[in-house]
Amino acid sequence: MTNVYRYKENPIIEPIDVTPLHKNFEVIGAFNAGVTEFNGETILLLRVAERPVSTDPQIVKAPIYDVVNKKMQVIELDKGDAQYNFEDPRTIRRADNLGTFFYLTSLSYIRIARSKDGHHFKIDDQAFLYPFNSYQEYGIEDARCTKIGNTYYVNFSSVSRFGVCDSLISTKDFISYQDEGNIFAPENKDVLIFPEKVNGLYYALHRPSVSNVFNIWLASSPDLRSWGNHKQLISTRADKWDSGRVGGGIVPIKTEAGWLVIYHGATRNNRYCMGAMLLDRFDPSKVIARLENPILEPEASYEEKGFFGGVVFGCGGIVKNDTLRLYYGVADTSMAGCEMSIKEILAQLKEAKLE
Ligand code: MAN
Repeated sequence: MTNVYRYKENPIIEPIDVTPLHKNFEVIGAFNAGVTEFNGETILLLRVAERPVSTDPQIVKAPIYDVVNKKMQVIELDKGDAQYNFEDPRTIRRADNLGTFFYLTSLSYIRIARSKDGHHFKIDDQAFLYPFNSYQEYGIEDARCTKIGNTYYVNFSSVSRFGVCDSLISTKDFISYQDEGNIFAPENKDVLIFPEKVNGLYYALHRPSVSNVFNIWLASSPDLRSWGNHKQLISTRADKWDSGRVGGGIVPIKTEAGWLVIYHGATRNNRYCMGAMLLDRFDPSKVIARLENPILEPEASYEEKGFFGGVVFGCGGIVKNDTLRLYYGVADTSMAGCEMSIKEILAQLKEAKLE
């Protein structure tokens, strides 16, 4: 068992704290933030999800950003339309459930929240990352931030009619940024870039999804932009908390014992938890250990209930000596924070067998 100290202020950021950027839209989510420290402050790269206000329960609206004309478009669909499946509140799918999705019901972008004490946050008025190419016409989601030297690399899901790919920008000041392109082609998300080279190469975990298989892979790169040498790293485990899908969570943490990777796993019913595994320090393609049970699971009411309940989803944390301050999205709605002991997680990994 892992002892988890949830912040008493939880949820630390809620949709109500965020003013929508679009007229006639409402903020329904401020969640799944990438995390780093900058200028002595904790920075959360918040995924803000906005949706067009709907007054007619029979109509479902799908926002699409026209990047060329810099205009938001809203498509209206009738719930009675037999072509579509509206069961998942996050997406609009084909009625036959083939493929991924047609549209999303909200559009996400990245907004920064800043804090001096790690508990109380002030949210920027404007977006930091707003769709800037057509791969992002449905939004930008789930950022992760890796600091290498004095540059911050932020990768995220770019969502469009072409599917979900993973894109990279770099910044030194969290004001302006350089577009580093799409680093993983669709369908791929949950990319975690390691904070330093291992044997002369950069490494990243990524999560392709093909034919309903959602496993974590490893790739390496000489320059952070071109990735190859792809290897399958861990799979879902039948009948366990991570039986439906697994994907990277927070940027790997270097320890004496190896790379500590906190990843997310979900059941086929979409109950999302966080778990841990350990990779060889000198060869990250070697999985040394993986915990049988999650280190964090949805238990608190703000984790159980929300836009999409039963979800804890960590995209970033801050390590201070033995303490991991984990910031995580709850119920696809808000942000929460908690603390755990790294030693405690490593001690469990030492006992864990590899299955
Ligand atoms: C899934 C969910 C959504 C997300 C889409 C596209 O359906 O994670 O929240 O918007 O994928 O990434």
